[in-house]
Amino acid sequence: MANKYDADQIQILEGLEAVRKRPGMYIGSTSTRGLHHLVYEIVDNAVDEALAGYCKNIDVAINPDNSITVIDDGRGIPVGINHKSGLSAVEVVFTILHAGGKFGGGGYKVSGGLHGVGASVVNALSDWLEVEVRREGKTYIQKFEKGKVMGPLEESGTCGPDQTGTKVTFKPDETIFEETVYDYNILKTRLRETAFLTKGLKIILHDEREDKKQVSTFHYEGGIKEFVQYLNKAKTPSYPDIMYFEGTKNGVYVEVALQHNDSYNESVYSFVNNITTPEGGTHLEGFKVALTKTFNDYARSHKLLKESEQNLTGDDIREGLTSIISIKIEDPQFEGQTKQKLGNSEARGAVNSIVAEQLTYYLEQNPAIAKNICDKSIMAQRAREAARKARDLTRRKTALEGTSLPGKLADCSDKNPENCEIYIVEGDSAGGSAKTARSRATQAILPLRGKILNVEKARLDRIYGNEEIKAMITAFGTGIHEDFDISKLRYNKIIIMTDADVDGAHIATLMLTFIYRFMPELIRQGHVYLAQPPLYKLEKNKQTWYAYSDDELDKILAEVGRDQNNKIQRYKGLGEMDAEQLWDTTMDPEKRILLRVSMTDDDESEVDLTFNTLMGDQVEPRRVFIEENAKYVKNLDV
Ligand code: 0R9
Repeated sequence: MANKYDADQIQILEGLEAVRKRPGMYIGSTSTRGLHHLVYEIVDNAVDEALAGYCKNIDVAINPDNSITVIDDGRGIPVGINHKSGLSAVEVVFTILHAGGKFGGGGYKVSGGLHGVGASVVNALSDWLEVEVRREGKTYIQKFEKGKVMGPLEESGTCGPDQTGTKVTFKPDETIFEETVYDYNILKTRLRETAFLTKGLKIILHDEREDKKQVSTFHYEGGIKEFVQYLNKAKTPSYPDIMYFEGTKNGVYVEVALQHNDSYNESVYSFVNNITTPEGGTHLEGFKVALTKTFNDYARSHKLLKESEQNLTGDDIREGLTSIISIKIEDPQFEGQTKQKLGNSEARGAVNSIVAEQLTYYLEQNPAIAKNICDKSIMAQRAREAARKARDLTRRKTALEGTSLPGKLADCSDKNPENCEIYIVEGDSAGGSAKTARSRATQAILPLRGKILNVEKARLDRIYGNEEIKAMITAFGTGIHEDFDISKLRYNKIIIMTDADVDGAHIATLMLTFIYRFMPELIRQGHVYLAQPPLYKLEKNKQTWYAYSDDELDKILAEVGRDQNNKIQRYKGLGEMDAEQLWDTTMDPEKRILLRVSMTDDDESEVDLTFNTLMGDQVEPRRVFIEENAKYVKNLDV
């Protein structure tokens, strides 16, 4: 027996050692994303207990030392000895890879998804971890260091018979993670989403760090219905009701919530066992097919669509639609390159039949809403037809005349996109300086005049008619929407260069809105950047310094001395710099500062909401957003 125990111990240590050697393989990365992932792993175990019907509250705290505590009020991890391993169930959960799924019994689980690797991986990657269990009137505790057991699970006291639950505290290992400071807002976004997806569950997040103390509570009895309401808060809903369909079929539990708004964007997000599926899959296919067929059947049978008229397409019906599709399934199969696409075929049928049946009933009961959506879709169909004609015209022109690049574009001579970058520059005058300053071989310049169209408030047909947007589309080479093809991208870096003032920030936001709505893959794959022109020039004794922030100016002044020989210039715009200065400060790849625009799958619905808050037509949510975020703005000249 002792020998078997020793052999098992060696195996466990080897397992956790493998995690420490190649952490990326288990949690994706050791960057800030991986760091936050540790929290999701532990929280997901508590959410499983909520899905099993035993846990109502989860409390997450960022402690002053950047360790994390997660507490749930579920049954508590079982403390008895697991016969197969000879270890307590608690020790199994924290030391054996993928133990939760195997030992936790059947049922739907949110843990064990894409990177759902379990508590043992968090333990392996933590400097220390402590688990406390309350069960059957007793409290138990066990401690670990870098995955290693510091002692057996021990009884540590008593508690009331109803005070059951699990508390896990861990401190990520600084020798493994590049970044070990937790970001409250990243956890907040994820925990809010988890609460929306698990109706009735209350999640509280605390920041206990000095100067950062704050608390957020997420508790939604309406679940994904409230998620849709939240996503639509900066939009004007087309009707007051949010549709909600729910049911179980073929062992798949399906929930769908939807509401149209007066924007032209589709904001449809799908989840499997609370894990986002940005590439969709069978559940999303089932939803789309059911939606398209049900609306066409309704429009035909109620004579809203004439016999001579074409069927509405899925895109027509989903214009301005916000929807959440959330399913729970016992054995999810994830496919595709990034394993973010659901493959289970039973999910297609389950979602299709639940949505088709309940939506048909809903439309019959709510004829005014049904007509509203059909009319909106018919308008979308007409606009799409106009846009198609405009696009075909451009395509025919290109076929006849060859790919004619925009006249204003000063292209680079190197034809290998890997080496090339394009500066999108605000205004003709800065564009002129940039053209003189650039390195002709690898840097292309596209000056844009004034403010580009706000695509958040425009339909495709108008967008195709806008000169500035057309210039960007042709210059980038990728096409947009369903025509988008990243392999045709003509520049590795797309750099937005605007003045460091309110107008410049607005123009940069308009450009980002366009790229995000029409070519989001450029952002996902890290091709989009913001140039950072300097804010100050300091001249003294024929020497020149540039400062990119007030702090930097202070530092330079501290070094060179504060006296009347200092000549300080506050740049108001790019136009104030001559070509040489522009090159030295903002365009020289050796010296410039670029900010890469990033977005991850973890925050896609939040990015969507931010764009329509900033660029949509509702004023109040924008005012609130600005009030809440003004504290983060630095160096903006107003
Ligand atoms: C604070 C984070 N919470 C957890 O990690 C957590 C795991 C867990 C759990 C069970 C209950 N609460 C939990 N919280 C549990 C209990 C029982 C059966 N299955 C699960 C039971 O009482 O019968 N567990 C997750 C895995 C396991 N427990 C185990 F069974 F594998 F040990």
